[in-house]
Amino acid sequence: MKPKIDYTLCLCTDRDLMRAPSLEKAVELAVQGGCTLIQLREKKGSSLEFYTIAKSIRKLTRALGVPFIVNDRVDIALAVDADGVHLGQKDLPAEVARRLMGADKILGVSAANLKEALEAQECGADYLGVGALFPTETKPDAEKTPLSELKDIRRHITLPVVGIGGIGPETVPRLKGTGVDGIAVISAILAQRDIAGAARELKQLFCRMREEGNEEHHGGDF
Ligand code: TZP
Ligand code: MG
Repeated sequence: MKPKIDYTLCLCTDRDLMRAPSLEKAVELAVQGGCTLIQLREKKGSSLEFYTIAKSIRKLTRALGVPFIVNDRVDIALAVDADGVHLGQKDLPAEVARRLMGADKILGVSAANLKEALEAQECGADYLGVGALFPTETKPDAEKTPLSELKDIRRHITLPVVGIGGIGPETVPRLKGTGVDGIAVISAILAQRDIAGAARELKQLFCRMREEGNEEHHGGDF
């Protein structure tokens, strides 16, 4: 059966940015701080390296009790029995990934606009990553998604929507009223000296903002 996922705070990894002695330590600290989902993102190195790291993070996330998603690579997600895969617009098409992964795995798709979001939903995605919402040095070439587009996506899409790109303590308040279910973060957690503390602070801020946004949303009901 497909695991139930809490999308509140997704850590996307980047070994170049992390301030920890190992990726395993960084993930452990991030989960201690409240990250609800780990996505392994390896943009350099060989398939063997990716696989070896994925195997290790699979074991760790199982022990920590958080779901584990592999970015970009369906083969590696399957090889290590990850809970799912996250694909961009230039990766394998979502419907192909769904066929390969089966119905019980989580399929996340990046969408920068409403058209991509609707297509991904149609093709069997379980959640959407939407962004880049704010400027970010982590992925300077990322397509930008204005907050107005994010709100439009939220209105038309029934799947969970996770915001990404430049999200940190300064930008979280700007997500108020957008209806996002969660945030996916690299530098505002991994590049911090206190990884657990940064995750904890961000989660608190986001959860407070999400509650306030929802109260505003449902304000007319009371
Ligand atoms: N996709 C869109 S923006 C981005 C990715 C992977 C980078 C997010 O990194 P950061 O450091 O949280 O801005
Ligand atoms: Mg990708």
